[in-house]
Amino acid sequence: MRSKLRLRFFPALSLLVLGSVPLPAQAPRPELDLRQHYTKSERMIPMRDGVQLFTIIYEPKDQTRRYPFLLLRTPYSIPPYGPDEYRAQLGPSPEFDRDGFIFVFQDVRGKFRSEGEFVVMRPPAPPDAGPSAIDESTDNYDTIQWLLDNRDNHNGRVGQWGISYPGYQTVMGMIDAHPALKASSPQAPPSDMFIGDDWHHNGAFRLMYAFSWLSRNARVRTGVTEEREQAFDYGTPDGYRFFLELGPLGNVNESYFNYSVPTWNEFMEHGTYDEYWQRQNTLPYLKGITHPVLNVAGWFDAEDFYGPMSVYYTMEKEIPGNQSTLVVGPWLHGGWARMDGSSLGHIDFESNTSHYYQQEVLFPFFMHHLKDAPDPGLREAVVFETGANQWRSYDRWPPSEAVARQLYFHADGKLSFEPPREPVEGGEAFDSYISDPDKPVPFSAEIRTTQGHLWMIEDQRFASRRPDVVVYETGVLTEDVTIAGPIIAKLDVSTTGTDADFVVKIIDVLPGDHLDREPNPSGVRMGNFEMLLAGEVFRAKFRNSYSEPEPLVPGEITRLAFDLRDRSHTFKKDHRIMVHVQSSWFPVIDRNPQTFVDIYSASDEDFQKAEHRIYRSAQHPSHLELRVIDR
Ligand code: PG9
Repeated sequence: MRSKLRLRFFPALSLLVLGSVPLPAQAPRPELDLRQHYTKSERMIPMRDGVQLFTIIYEPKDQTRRYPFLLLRTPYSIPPYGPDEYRAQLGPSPEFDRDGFIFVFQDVRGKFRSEGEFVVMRPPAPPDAGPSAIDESTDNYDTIQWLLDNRDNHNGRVGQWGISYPGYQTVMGMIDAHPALKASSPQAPPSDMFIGDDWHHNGAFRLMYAFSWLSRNARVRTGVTEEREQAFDYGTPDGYRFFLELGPLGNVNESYFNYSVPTWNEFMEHGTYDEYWQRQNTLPYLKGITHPVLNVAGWFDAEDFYGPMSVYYTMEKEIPGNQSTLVVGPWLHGGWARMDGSSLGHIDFESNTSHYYQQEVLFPFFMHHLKDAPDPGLREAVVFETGANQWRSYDRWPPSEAVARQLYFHADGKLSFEPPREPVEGGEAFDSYISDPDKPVPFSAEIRTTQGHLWMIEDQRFASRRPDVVVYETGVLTEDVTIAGPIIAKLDVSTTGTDADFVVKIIDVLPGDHLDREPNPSGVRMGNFEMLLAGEVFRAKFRNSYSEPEPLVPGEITRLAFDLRDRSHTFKKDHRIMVHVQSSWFPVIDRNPQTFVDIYSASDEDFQKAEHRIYRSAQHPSHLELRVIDR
């Protein structure tokens, strides 16, 4: 694909960017003097219920042509405030600033300089709620209408984008969309906070993230402000210790929050997938969307990977005629907008993946739909294949050439595409371990209070060596193994307790003689580095229903099946594939007491050691299901 960039304000510079060869990794990006080209104004925009939302508009000074709007709505503030202070960049990448858009930024309802009440992931209003009922979708609609009515020099078209919470706002804009909305790019939008994303994964509570996010972003507001809340002061750099000493979650208010974080209290009252969670799930509202959508996700996004994938999958199923495209790169949460994407943690990707995405995918997408630039001809799915370090385009996702294959657990820690053949005489074949809630398996070897990002691709050697982590590994691969699509764990397990978490991780083990990186300031040794590729947790009491949990029966073998989520990866020849099974991932995930209780009101005594077994016999063949491409 060739770049389709056009540089309106600096036509001469376009030659620099538009060469006939692929863009170099560090393409020169001339700075634009935004004050010279844009006028900034601040407005209070009235919503249908009379609440006014604070909005900043940057409009091109050029009056010779009309421009589309590019809208971003956020709960994280839109600095700098004040008519004379300008942002360093207006669009999602520098190309947008240079080409010219009317950039609109809005503090959402109840945040910073906007009026009204903020509700975390406010559920859409029911259809019969009446004409002045509001939600994020109506706020979006009313904002667009006001912009069309009150600004000159626009071409009648609106695009919307946003990363994470603003990505969720972008999805809200797609629901009952204003007809002027012509292109949306939800980037890492959370969708269902009980199943994936920030608050839970498969019903297991994401303690570390929920604690830090809510303590900073969801305290009762004392008034209109331009200042962000301070981050929580843990009093130690050691989050593992902090959360272990906290004890049961019921202690959070007494010890730290003092009931000043209402959403935390709501979470503690809704320990199952009840109406509270179901109403927030955005997926059922994805109907009747007629404008093109560009879904953006990062393979190593620690916060919201399920969201964009599930939005994409749901739109494919519910609105197959919609022009919905998927782009996924080797990025942490939002990394495609703030890093060059040439490496993550200790892993190199050998090219500037963020520039590729910005210049070949995102910018041409909006240019085409908002400014009638040539169609970039994006295929259905544009994904970066890690391991091979190549961009790939497919006509569907997962690709039709990816075929399901099973990777089985065997005795002596072996892992193979061959199933266990012989039934075990007079018994069962399994591996067992003691899971102790007083000594949970850490999610990372780093000492930190917030989860951060790099644990998603971290070296797993710290975990492989624990007795409560079961490790399976293939021999040295004699040829490349390429996977694309979802990775499903199918475990046959039993326990001496009545509830348990099961965490499954898939890992790419580098060869022993792998060279170290240069320079190598952290001193990490890459020989036999165990790169986490994907991992997921499942809270076993939800195996039959997220709404009506059931205890496990001690000693009874139970099948658990859950999705480690999609990946596009090549395990290279000479590498090995490794799988970990463990029953805690702390403090990213709260501790399961291993007794069947409402965990949010559990007491110290409820937390019990348990022995868990992972079966690997012909009768009970625990395995991963991968989609393998034969190249
Ligand atoms: N992952 C963040 C978030 C989204 C929605 C709700 C709460 C948190 C974010 O980065 O915005």
